[in-house]
Amino acid sequence: MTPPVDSASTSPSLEALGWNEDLARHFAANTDGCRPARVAVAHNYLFQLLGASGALMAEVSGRLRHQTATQDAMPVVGDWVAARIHADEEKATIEAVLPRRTSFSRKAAGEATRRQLVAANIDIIFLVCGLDGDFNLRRIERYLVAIADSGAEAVVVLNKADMSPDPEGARAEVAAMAPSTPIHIISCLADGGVETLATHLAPGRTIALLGSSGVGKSTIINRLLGTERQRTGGVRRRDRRGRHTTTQRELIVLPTGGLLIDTPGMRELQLWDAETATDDAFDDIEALATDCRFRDCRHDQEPHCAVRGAVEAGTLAAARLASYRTLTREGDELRRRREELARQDEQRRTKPAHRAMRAMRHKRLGSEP
Ligand SMILES: Nc1nc2c(ncn2[C@@H]2O[C@H](COP(=O)(O)OP(=O)(O)OP(=O)(O)O)[C@@H](O)[C@H]2O)c(=O)[nH]1
Ligand SMILES: [Mg+2]
Ligand SMILES: [Zn+2]
Repeated sequence: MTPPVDSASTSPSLEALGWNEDLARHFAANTDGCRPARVAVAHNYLFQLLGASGALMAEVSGRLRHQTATQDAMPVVGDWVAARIHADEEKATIEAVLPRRTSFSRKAAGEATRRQLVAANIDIIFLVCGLDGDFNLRRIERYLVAIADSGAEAVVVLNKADMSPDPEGARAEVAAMAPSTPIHIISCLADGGVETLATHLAPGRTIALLGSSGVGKSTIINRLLGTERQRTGGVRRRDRRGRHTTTQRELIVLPTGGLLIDTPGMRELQLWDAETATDDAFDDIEALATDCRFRDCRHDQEPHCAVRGAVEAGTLAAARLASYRTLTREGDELRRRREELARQDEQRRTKPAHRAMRAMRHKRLGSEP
C-alpha cells in the first residue's frame, strides 16, 4: 500500500529512508517496545531522527552512553537506531544503534591516529572537486582510499566546469588514476549537466557529498532538490577557498526518491590522514612540490627536487623545509596504514580470483607424489 505523497506533511516511509530486511532482522532481535528511525542530524547530545511518524528529537539513553567503551558506538548521521518514543511523542530516547553497513571516518581533531566515525550507511560518496583551482589529484587519491575503506562506492564529480579551460584534461588525469570510478564533469550554472548525477539516485539509496569547502556540494544538492534548501556561500577571491558555509552534516530526503547527506568542507571533515593537515600548513612547499620530478618526492635525496632547489636558491627557508620533514615523518605511519588499506581493498576486489588460483595450486601440489 502506498501512502499519499501529495501532502507536504507526509512522512517518508521507512523504505524511502533506506530501511531493509537486514535491518528489520536486527531490529526485531533486540529492541523491545522501540521503533526504528534514522539519524538526520547528530549534535553532541541531541539527535534529529526521521522515522515512520516524521521527524523527532532524541537523546541517547544513559545505558547506551555508559556501555559504549568507544565514541564510535555513539549514533552518527545516517545511522539506524532503535528509539523509544515517549508518551508526548515529541522527544525520544535512542536505546541502540543498529549494525552499520558502511561507515566513513575522519581523523579525530588534534590526534594523529585515532579515527572518528562521521557518517554511516552510505551507499555512494560523491567526491566533489572544483575545476576552479581546487583540483588536486593527490587529494582525490587520498579521498578515494578513505572511501574504499568506508565500504561505499565512489563517484568523482568535477564541478565548476564553466571555470576551467580544460575539464577533459582533468577527467583524463582522474581516469588514469581510478579507471573504474565513474567521473562526472558538471557545472551548477544553467545547462551544466547536474541532472546526470540523478542517475545514481534511487529510493532508499544514500549518497553523501564530500569535498573541500566551496566546491559546490550544497549547490548541487539544491539543484537535485529543485529548491534552495541548503545555504550556499561565496568563494574567497584571493585563494578560491570556500568559506565553510555548511556547518553540520545532514541527511536530506529527496521528494523524488533517494537520500543525500550534505557535509561541511574539508577543514572540518579532515581525512583520516596526517598528510592532509600537513598540506594545509605547508601550502608554499606543496606549491613548489608540483614542480618536483617525482609526484611522491620527499624533498630529500630525489633528483630534480624543486623544493630543495628553492632552499638552494634562497627563496625558501631551510628551517621551514626541516619542520615540514618532521611533520611528514610523523605522517609516515598513517601513510603506511593507508597503503595497507588500499592493498586490502585491492585484495578484496580480486579475492575470488585469488581463491580460485590458490585452490588450483593446492590441487596440483596435493596430487604430487
Ligand atoms: N561558477 C560556478 N560557481 C559555482 C558552481 N557550483 C557552485 N558554485 C558557487 O560556489 C560557491 C560555493 O558553493 P557551495 O555549494 O556553498 O559550496 P560547498 O561545497 O557546499 O561549501 P561548504 O558548505 O563551505 O563546504 C557558491 O557561491 C556557488 O554559487 C559552478 O558550477 N560554477
Ligand atoms: Mg555547503
Ligand atoms: Zn621534491
